[in-house]
Amino acid sequence: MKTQVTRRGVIAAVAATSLMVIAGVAGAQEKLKLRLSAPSSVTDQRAVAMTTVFGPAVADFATFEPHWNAELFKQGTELEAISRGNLEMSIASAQELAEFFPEFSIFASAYLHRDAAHQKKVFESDLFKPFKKMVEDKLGVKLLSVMYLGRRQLNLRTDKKINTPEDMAGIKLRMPGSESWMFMGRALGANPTPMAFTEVYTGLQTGAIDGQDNPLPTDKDAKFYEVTKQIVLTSHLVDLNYITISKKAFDKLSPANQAKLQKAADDAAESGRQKQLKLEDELVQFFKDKGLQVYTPNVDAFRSKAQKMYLESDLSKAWPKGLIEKINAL
Ligand code: KDO
Repeated sequence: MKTQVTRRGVIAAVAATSLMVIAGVAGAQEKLKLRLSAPSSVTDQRAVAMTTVFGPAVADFATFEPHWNAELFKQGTELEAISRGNLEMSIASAQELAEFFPEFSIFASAYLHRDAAHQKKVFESDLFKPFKKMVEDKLGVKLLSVMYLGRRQLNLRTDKKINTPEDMAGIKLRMPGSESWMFMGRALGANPTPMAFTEVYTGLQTGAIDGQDNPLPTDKDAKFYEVTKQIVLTSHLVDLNYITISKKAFDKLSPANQAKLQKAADDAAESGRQKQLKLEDELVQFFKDKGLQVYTPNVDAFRSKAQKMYLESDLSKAWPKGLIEKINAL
């Protein structure tokens, strides 16, 4: 596959240059430029947290320059941009990391994390350390903190009520374009169609797709409720994004400023998490008021089909032995 060859190339290039690079420490007055690119809108709580919490906390030694709505880099190309030295920060998904490291698809699989607290526990546990190290060593990218995106729910422009994955047969469900996302679409019983986040509103409006999945705060933020009729509360993925930074940029900071930057990322993640959780609680009524049907299907039917499909898939062959059990035990 073309992308994989390219991505392996990136890993090889990083490994080679890291042998030659002697990181310089930024001079006393010289501020480190930190450009972040993400597809999120400006009003997304992760964007709000990065702008109002992270940016000010690093302002003494860094210039934080966020670019939202995928204005700088297309969704899914940010990690490669960081790796090649063209970007310093992103909010990356486990699905994007799985394009480089297939074992990451475990963190992108349906019904794995139980909730926001479990997701944070997994990220901070010893079992996640080798994953962080692998990304740092092979891609030159540091995973600073885990951001809670929310529980992904089905959001459809069709009328037919959905109770089980069988009811999703033939539904053109938009998924972000990578293998682990497409697999999730199939595990939900749908016919997945890849599409960038910034094109989804128009896709729903024109009928190019029958639906999409995202957490409730994102559905509100992107105004998907204007062009859809129902939200099916499958909660199939407790979704996350990692706050990432170029290792080369991070290494230019003094240890004291590295610690400040780490704290800034953790504080931003915590602030975003609390706001997303609160919004998820409030938004069911918001969508009902907008005229959408919002209901809970047979979640056990969705969970058992998805878990079975994942365990029987090629994706799970890359998962370290016993890791699922360890994650479940946390
Ligand atoms: C999406 O494309 O549906 C998604 O929710 C995937 C996430 O990983 C994340 O990239 C997110 O979009 C963007 O940040 C936009 O909210």
